[in-house]
Amino acid sequence: MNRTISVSPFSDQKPGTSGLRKKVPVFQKTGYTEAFIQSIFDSLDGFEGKSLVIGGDGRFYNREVIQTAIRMAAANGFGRVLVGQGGILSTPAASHLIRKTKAFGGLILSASHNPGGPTEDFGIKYNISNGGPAPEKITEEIHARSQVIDRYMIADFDDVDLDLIGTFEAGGMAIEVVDPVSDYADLMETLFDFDAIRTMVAGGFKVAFDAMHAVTGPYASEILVRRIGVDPALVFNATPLEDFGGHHPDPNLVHAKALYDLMMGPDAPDFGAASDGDGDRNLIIGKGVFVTPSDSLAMLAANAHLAPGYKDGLKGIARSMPTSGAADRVAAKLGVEMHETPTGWKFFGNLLDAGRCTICGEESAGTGSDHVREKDGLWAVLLWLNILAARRQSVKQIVEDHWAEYGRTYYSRHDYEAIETDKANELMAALEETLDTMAGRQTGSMVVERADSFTYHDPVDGSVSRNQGIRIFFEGGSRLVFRLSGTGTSGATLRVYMERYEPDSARHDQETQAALAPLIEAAENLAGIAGRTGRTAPTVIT
Ligand code: VG1
Ligand code: CO
Repeated sequence: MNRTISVSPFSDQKPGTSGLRKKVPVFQKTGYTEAFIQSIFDSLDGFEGKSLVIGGDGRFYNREVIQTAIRMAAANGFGRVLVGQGGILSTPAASHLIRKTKAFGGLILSASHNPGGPTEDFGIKYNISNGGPAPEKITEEIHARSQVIDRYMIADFDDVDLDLIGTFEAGGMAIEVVDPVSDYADLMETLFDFDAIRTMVAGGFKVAFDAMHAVTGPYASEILVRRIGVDPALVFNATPLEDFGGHHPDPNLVHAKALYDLMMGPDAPDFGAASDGDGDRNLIIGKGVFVTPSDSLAMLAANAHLAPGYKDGLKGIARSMPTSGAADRVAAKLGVEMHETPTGWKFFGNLLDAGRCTICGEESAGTGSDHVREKDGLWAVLLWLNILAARRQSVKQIVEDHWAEYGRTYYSRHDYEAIETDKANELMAALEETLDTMAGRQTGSMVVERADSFTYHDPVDGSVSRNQGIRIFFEGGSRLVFRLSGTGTSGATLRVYMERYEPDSARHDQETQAALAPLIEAAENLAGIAGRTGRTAPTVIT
C-alpha cells in the first residue's frame, strides 16, 4: 500500500558541489530525507516503470536511507531498483551500473571524504541516465521543489534484505540486489592490460593500497589482490566501516599519512595509492615521490595511449578551473581540445557525452575518463599501473621525464576550514570589489597581470555558470585562485589554490611550499586572510 504523507519544506536543501551534504542528525529529522528524495523525484519526468540504481559508500545511516529510498521509488512508480549488496556501491561503480543497465538514474548516498558516524556527515546525490551527476539545471529544480514541497509518497513493505543477492518483488516493483564489484571489475579489464600488470607484480613490483576503511576495500580485494596478484598484506584498511575507523577517508598527505610515511621510508613499495570514502578520488605516491593530482592528470593524459582502452589516443582533456595548467601543455602537444570547467564532476558530463574529451581531472585528487561519468579512484590506480608496466620505469623516472619535457608546475592548495560563513563571504566580496583595480598591482616581487571571477560557458548546451571562483594571474604565468567550498557541513571553507610554472629543469627539485612562497605571501596581501578570518595558517595543505 502506498501512503502520501504531509511534510513542510526544509530551508536548507540546496545541493552543493556534489549533492546535499549535512550532518547525520539533520538527515534524521522527521521527514527531512524523505522531503529531499521526493524533491528529486518531483523534478524528474518520465521514470514510470523505469530503473533506479541505489547505493552508497557504506557510512553510518546508509542502510536506513536505502530502505526509505526503495519504498519511495516504489510509491513514485519506478519499475525496478538495482541496489548494491550491503547497500554498497562506489560512486564510479554506481555510474557504471546506471550506464550498463540503461537505468533512468541513480541515488548515490555519500559524503565522500568527510568523516562518518552518528554525528558526522551524510549525503545524497542524484545521477542522470548518462551515469553522471545531475547538471545544475536539475539540481536547481530540485532545490526549488524542496522549498515548496508539501507531501511525499512511500510504500509500506518490510525492509529488503540488502545482504542477499537476488531479485525480489515488493510494492509492485522489482528489487535487484546485485554484486557491487563484479561489473565494475570487468569494465576495468576491458580498459587495461591486466596481463602486463600481473606480470610486473609477479616480477616483484610492490603495490600498496590504502582503502581507508571506506568503499574501495572490496573493490581492491577483488581487482588488485585477486585479479592482479597484489600482496594482500599491502592492502590496508580494506574492510568498510560505518565510521571509517574514526578517520577522514580523505586520500591526501594529512589523512593518508601512514601510507605517505611508508612510501617515503627505507622499505617503500614501488607504488602506493589510496582512495576516498566513495571511491572516486585517488592518491598516487611513488617510492619517495608524491604525484600531485594536477600532475597526475597531465601524466596520465600524456601516457594513456599505452593502455588498451585508450590506444587510439584522446579526443581531448578537461580539467576544473583551479586545477593546474600542467594538462594544458599535454593537450597542446597532442593537438587535442583542452577544456576548463567549474569545480565538480557535473560539468564534465556534457563534454564527455559530446565526445569532446576523453580524460578529465581535478586538483582535489579526482581523475577519470569517458568509461563512466564520475571520477574514478581505482581507474586512476590501474592506469598508472598499466603505464608503469608498459614503460618499465619507476614513478620517479616518469615524473622527472615529464617535467623535463613539459616543465613543472609547482602547485598547492591551502584550506581554511570551518571559518565563520559571514567572514568567508565578506572576504570573497571584498576581493571581488578589487578585481577591476587589480591589474598592475605589485605585491612583494609579483605583479598582477589580470584578475576575474570565473564564468563558464558550456560549449555543448550553452548554459552559463557564474561566480565559480576568483582568479588572479601574475606576470610570468603564476596564478592564485580563491573559492569557497561547496561540500562542507559546518561553517565555510576557504580554498586558496596556488601555481607557478617552472620550465627550467635545473629548478625542478625545489620544495613545493618554498617554491610557492611569493604566491602564499601575495594571497595574504591581496585577500587579507589573517585579518578577516583570524587564521594565520591553513588547516590543511595539499
Ligand atoms: C570538493 C573538491 C571538488 C570535488 C568535490 C566533490 O568540492 O574541491 O574538486 O569535485 O569536492 O568530490 P568543494 O566545493 O568542497 O571544493 V567528492 O570526492 O567530495 O564527491
Ligand atoms: Co569522493
